[in-house]
Amino acid sequence: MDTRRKINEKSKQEQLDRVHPDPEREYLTTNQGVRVSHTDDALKVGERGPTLLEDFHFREKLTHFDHERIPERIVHARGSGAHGYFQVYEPMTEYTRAAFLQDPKKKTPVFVRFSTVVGFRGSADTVRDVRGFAVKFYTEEGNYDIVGNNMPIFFIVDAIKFPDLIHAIKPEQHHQMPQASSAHDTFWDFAGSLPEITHMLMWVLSDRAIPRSYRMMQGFGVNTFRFVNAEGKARFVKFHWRPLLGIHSLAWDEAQKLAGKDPDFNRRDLWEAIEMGDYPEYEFGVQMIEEEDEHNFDFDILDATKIWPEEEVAIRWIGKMTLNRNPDNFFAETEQIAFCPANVVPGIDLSNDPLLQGRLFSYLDTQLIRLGGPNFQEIPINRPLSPVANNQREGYHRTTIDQGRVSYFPNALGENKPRPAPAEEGGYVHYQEKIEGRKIRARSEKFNDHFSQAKLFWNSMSEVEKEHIVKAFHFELGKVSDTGVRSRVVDLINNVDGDLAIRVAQGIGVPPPARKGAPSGTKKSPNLSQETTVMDTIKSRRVAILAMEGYNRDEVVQVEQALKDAGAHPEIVSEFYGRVRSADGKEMEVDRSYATTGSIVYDAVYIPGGRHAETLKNQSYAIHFVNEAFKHGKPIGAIGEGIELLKASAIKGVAFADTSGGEALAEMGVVTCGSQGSVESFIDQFKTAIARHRHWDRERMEQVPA
Ligand code: HDD
Repeated sequence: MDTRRKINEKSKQEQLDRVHPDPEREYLTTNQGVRVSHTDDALKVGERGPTLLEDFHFREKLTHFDHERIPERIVHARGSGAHGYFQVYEPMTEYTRAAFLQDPKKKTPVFVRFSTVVGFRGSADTVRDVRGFAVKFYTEEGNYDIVGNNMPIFFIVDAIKFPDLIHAIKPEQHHQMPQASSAHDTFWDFAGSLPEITHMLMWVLSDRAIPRSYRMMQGFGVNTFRFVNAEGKARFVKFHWRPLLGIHSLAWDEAQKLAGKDPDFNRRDLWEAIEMGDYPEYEFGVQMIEEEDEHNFDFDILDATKIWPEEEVAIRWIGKMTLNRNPDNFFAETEQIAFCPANVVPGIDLSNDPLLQGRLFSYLDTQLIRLGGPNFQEIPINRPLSPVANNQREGYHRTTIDQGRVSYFPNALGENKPRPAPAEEGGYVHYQEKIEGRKIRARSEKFNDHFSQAKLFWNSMSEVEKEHIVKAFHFELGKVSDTGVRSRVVDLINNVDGDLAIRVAQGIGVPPPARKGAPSGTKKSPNLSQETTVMDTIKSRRVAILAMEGYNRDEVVQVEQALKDAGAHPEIVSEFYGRVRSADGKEMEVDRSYATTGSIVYDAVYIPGGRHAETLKNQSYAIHFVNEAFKHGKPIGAIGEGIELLKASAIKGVAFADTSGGEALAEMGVVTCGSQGSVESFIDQFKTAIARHRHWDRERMEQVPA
């Protein structure tokens, strides 16, 4: 008989609701529940005299405040979370006995935390960095965590090097600079001396490191795990998440500006998307390798610095995760959630991947200090939905009131309960892998091919993506003061591709390698490039509509409605908040004023027709808005007189069509509609341009300053 508790999409929320504060919140009280009559002045001797120690309300309030902070995570300190649910597409019984992967009707609650790795808790979202993608499934068999990243590989092979990596990449120990950045001497000093890092360097310097949104990036379990079915047959697996909106990135210049203008850019995007009903969705995929094929690849399948190329091991998309609710309280949920790769359920097992093996220790260990003791799993967000029953007792912050006198096993006084469950009753049985060996500090020879997959990645990039990588090297190494360190990195990437090394050397003032490295070859894995991603939707994209007094209202209403119908979010941007009057004397509410926004927070811009263009084309703000959007490859649409603003901007070398023609422009994502053109066809072209996300070729037009 299946004695497991039934779980549905709402189960976790119902559990959390039980710890919400008392709804009777009329009066302020102390922590003892005593009503407080006055909280503006401390208790004193006379109106101008000293404060009294006996003021228990004052002391309690201050003491609690003094202790509000807990240590931030040593890595991944900056993060944002959301609730949701997971559904499998079809029973995975053949491969795993995990209960949450059996029934397509079942919705398993999840909590996801996205993060940057290097920055402190208050650092900017849009820095160049790996993004964490950690998912906790609250299954009926216990909590299952996939603690992944948005890149499928890692910097190092063995967990023993993790403290070195993090010490090198965090702000330097003497002056604690720079914040949230790998662009400094110690990281590149470490990297230049560590060939196994090369493949990851290619990923971190690619556009993957500056995602447009947490909703538009992939996730990967990175390490190798196992699926085990009810018969005990095991297969090696790697886990993937792919966003339904496609994988899209920011421009580097834009990312840096956003870090100042809106340091919460990705956090805000996630929050607002969920509030607006644009629920982020990700498909869940697995790659599986049969045990007998373990050694049939030219990489070691336990090496976390390697991908399993899709061409060799296909990804099977087996389910979908939807994030549909923001947390009630950041600290209680997003900050206190504790993930651990060792949190597995029956049907999912570990592997000997040496990075994973170290992680299995580190996460539990770190929570003990971060969350203040061994009872952190009692914190509501960490509580499983399945019952917890064992003989672990006491410790700081214990909230469970264990009853009876028995806290050991075996026992007769308590009918031998709780007792171990056999596998048929859901007991976790470790996969019985046969191991033989000597105790040695060493790794298998196969781990030492550090360059083949770095070459594969480089080769799979489009020309624009390659250029972004080269420029990222120029930035990162340009911030390194030691020229010896710069040169060592150039020598390292010379192993990937000789031309890459020369192009990088050129930008950072060091000589090219003494002997040019071999070309990277021709082998490609097309899906490593973001060019192959989803580009047929404008859902949830933000479009700025620049409008001053005298815009053509009917046209704006038509375009705005068409964009909304396709799921985008147009906003009226004008000089001031309030209402802005159209040519026919009607008014529209302004969503953002020039002072509070900029092109960098939008995906596209549209300049309507009307006599307001006379004003716009003389406004430096509007001109800069268009220049910057152009430079960042964003779709730009202009109708009628609105085209005048484009002509007043620095977009030179682009001929403006007066008619509906304009195909050449449209190809560059600049969509215009002259006096003869039709607004309908403008809308179609503009939508296609927005769906493309960015028109990166435009970045090369150096005559546009921004
Ligand atoms: Fe880690 C946090 C992902 C290697 C040690 N890690 C952490 C988080 C993510 C990852 C997403 C944040 C979880 C959250 O939102 O709370 N880490 C990874 C991935 C890795 C990886 C995908 C490579 C496969 N990590 C790794 C190694 C070690 C750690 C090799 C140590 C041996 N990671 C930690 C940690 C953290 C952590 C110190 C900090 C906060 C926490 O665990 O809860 O224990």
